[in-house]
Amino acid sequence: MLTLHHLNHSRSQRILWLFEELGLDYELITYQRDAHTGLAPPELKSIHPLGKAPVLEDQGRVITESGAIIDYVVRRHGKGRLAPPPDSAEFDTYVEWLHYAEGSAMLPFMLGVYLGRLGDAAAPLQPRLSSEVHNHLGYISGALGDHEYLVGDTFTAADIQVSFVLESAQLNHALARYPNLGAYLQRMRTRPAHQRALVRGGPFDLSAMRKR
Ligand SMILES: N[C@@H](CCC(=O)N[C@@H](CS)C(=O)NCC(=O)O)C(=O)O
Repeated sequence: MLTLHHLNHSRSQRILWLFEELGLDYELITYQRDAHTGLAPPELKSIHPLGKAPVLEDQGRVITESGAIIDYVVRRHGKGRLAPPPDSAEFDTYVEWLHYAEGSAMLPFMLGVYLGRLGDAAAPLQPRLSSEVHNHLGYISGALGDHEYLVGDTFTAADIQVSFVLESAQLNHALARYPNLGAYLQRMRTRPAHQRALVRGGPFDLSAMRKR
């Protein structure tokens, strides 16, 4: 049985969405962010030393990193769904998006969370931060163009992985100048599996990340 350690208002929503897209059975263990700090509760550290979500348990394995979890679930439980054929050029692009979302694109948004705590003291860094935010959003927007999905003509797990970046951008009111990204995010949000994942996982409001 797949067990997902889920933190409210967090990246683990991606994995719930993935499970729902694939119609998998899973056990959900939900943790609540501290109302004051926004941090995960210490119990998560007993599952994995980092104490971050998502964490997946499956067949005695403990796996972290949303990109790695998505890759694992799609390979081992996807039955060929939600990823291009492994020997195709599209698969290489798919893998790139899985890594890019957390390896590069989330950085300016996370810096924004931390710098936000500095108030006016962060002002000298804001132009650089904003330039990086739009560097990444411009890149994603250009790659998406007027396509429905990021890779090929069908929905893949790369769309799940990258959507979280766009949720973070939306929270920062940074999507306004990218109509194709706003429309894409809206399409993703209205997918039935996305909706089911929200029902199962509880309220999803990324402003909860800003408290820390
Ligand atoms: N790159 C990791 C990031 C994991 C991460 O930072 N998760 C956040 C939730 S979005 C977390 O657990 N924060 C709670 C804390 O830091 O205490 C991934 O994609 O899984």
